[in-house]
Formats: sequence, structure tokens, C-alpha cells
Amino acid sequence: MAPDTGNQASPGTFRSLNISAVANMYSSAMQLLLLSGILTLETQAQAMGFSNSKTIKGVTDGFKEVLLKLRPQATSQQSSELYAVCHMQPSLELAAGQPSVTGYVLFYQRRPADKLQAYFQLSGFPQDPDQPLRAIHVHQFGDLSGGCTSTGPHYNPYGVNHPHHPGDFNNFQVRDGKILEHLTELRATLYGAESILGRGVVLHAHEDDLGLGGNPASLQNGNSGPRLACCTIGLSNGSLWKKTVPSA
Ligand SMILES: [Cu+2]
Ligand SMILES: [Zn+2]
Repeated sequence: MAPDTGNQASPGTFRSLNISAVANMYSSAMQLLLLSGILTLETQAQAMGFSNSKTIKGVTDGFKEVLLKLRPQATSQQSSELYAVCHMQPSLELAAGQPSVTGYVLFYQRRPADKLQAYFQLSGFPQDPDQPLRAIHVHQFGDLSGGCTSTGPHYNPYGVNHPHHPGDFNNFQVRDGKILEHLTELRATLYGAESILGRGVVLHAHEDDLGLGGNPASLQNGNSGPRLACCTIGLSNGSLWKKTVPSA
């Protein structure tokens, strides 16, 4: 388990969370009791020969519908940690001489208020030590039907310039033909409307100029060059993270 990096809830928040959790449990239990009461009522009505009674059926069905609507929405996502995995595959349109890179980008976020962590484990780069830095970003779509091209532009939910997109993971050093990197303070999130779940991760051939290139492309994609490999971010059970990430 990674160390908690802050964002502690105040004691007051913690207490009110507990009360609301208990209230949810209580209300769920009450609804179960009511539902089972309705089912008993239906069974008894049938036993008494009222099986065709549309009135009883209509009333109980209506009541059940109301109860189901009142049921607390799944709150587990608010309180439980999330893991995700992105299985990198080489681009279908690799130019001659470009490396065929495979591996994983693993994600972990303890809760919505905590920073997203990512572990990059990619191999297939040349072994020679003079490797350029390589850019990695989250792109808008998790669609690989057209190779890495169909992942679209950088994921940009706030309409800002590069390198201020949530999935601008910047540059990565290649060592011994591999990228091995654990980032712990990422802006992107796995929770809510701006979740990167289902979106794409793209590895580029070149270094990201981080918006300093002095041309329009620099403010869109950092002039990071051709797409070497890509993948779709999907939820996972966390076993690969726990097995792979050294400090996990
Ligand atoms: Cu990119
Ligand atoms: Zn960007």
C-alpha cells in the first residue's frame, strides 16, 4: 500500500461520513424489510385466492418501484480505491527503423481526493544508450480500431493548451531498452466525469517540447512525433499493480 500523501479528512468530515454510511445501511435494511413485507403480502393474497387481483398487484408493484428509486445509489465508487491497466501494443503504422514497444501502464488511485499514481513498464527500445526522451500522453479516445490514430488528440476536458492537459505525462528516459517509471502526483483522475478510464495512452517517437516549441502544434501535442504504441485504459482488480510496483 502506498503511503498516504495528505488530503486527510478533518475529524468532523470523518464523523459525518460515518453517520451517512450508517444512515445508508439503515435505510437499505428498512427497504429490504418493506420489500419482503410486500412479497409476503402478495404470497398471502395469492393463497387466499386473490391471485388475479389487479388492485393488490398494482399497488405492490407501484410501491416496489418507488422503493427501488429510493434505494441509495452505489456509493462504493466514492470510497473505494481504483486500479486500471493499459496494455501497450506497437502501432500498426510503425515507420521503418522505429522500435516495436510493448508493456503496461498501470494506474492506482486510493480515493477521488488523492493523486493518481502510474507505473510505466515498457520494453522494446534499442539498447544503445543514446536514446531520445519519449513523450507519453492520455489521448481522447480508447478506440484502437484505426491503430493509434483513432485515439484522437490529447484528452482535453478543460480546453487548455498543452502541456496542461490532465494526461500530459511528459518525457520518459529509456534505460537498457526500457522505460521503468513510477509517477505519484498525476493530475489525471480515475473518478468522476473527467475519469481517464476508457481513454487511450500513446507513446511517441520524440521528446515532448512541453509547449515551448514556438508553433501551434507545440500547444496541442508538444511536437512529440509519430505514435509508436498505444492502449486503452480499463479497470482492473489491482493484482498486477501489487505484483509489479516495487513500493506497492
Ligand atoms: Cu500523445
Ligand atoms: Zn497535451
